[in-house]
Amino acid sequence: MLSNFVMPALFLSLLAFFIWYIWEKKHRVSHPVKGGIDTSVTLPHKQEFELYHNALSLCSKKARICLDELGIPYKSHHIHLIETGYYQTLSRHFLNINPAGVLPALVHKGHPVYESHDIIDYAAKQSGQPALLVPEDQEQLALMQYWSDKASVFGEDTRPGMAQYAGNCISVLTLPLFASGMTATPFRYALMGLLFHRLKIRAVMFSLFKIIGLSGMVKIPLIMKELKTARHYMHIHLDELEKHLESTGPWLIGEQFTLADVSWMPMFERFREADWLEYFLKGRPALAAYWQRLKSRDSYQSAIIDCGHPTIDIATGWLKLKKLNHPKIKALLEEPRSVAL
Ligand SMILES: N[C@@H](CCC(=O)N[C@@H](CS)C(=O)NCC(=O)O)C(=O)O
Repeated sequence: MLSNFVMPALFLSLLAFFIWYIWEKKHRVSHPVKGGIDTSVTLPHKQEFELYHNALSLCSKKARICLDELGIPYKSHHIHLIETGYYQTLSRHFLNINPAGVLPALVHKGHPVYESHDIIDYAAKQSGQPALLVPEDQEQLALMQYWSDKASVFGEDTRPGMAQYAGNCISVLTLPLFASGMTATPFRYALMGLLFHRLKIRAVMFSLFKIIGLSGMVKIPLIMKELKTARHYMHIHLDELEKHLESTGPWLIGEQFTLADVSWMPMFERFREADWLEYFLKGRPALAAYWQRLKSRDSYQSAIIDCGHPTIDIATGWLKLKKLNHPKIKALLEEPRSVAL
């Protein structure tokens, strides 16, 4: 009698789920996008500049810092990532703004601008002639570009670029923070990523972190190997930065605060959030002093502190607590520097 009812109910539920999934999948159009402005697209907007961003996202921080440094007012659209709540980036509404499903996205007069390094270049150019945050001297411009690129995140799979870009290393170095932050996230939220995320590896990783947490993460050889590679190259990038800052300052190209400094501020903030500050600043006094100077900018207050989200502090707290209570985990994450990989 019961099975007479259960089987058809199960069948109908599965059918309903399947129809819903097919319908949603068809309407959540997602694909990679090119960096820079796309004038072929016009989006509804109320203000000249509108920024779609997230409190935790490193690339969003860069865009916010840049706009604040330039004094460009913008309409803020906070979009959740799974790290701060749920996959709002996979919603039909947001995929209409950025079909790549990633943050940040700037909308200028209705046209979207993608990729944070392109967004900051674009915003600076809007600030007039000569552009604020960009030096006029060609040699200084090249130096600014070099250091901006170094702190940028290139490619959807960030691992291949780690030797060249500190920004790509930071994505991997954030994994322990992500694993800690997933503790409080309901599993069904992670499931949405498995169903709809274009970059399946990202969704799989967050679902896995939800199940195994930080303690499980440190037991996965593949992840620990990537972490070792990221640490290795980050040391090399920071050695170069330390050496550079020993002979220049207060900012990366000298007296002028530029897009290079805009790009490095969120990197240091990520070191703080993911509990790498002590590890990476130890024995690097020029970097430590530079970080203090970055923190004293008004934009650090307005674009980072004032835009915080409780989930970030909670994830950082969990990570620190775990390391404190489990020295083995701390030792695995913070292995001393090795010369070779
Ligand atoms: N290269 C891009 C990276 C964009 C990116 O991956 N953003 C992350 C946050 S920092 C994101 O939106 N991730 C969402 C996801 O993968 O689900 C940029 O510089 O803007």
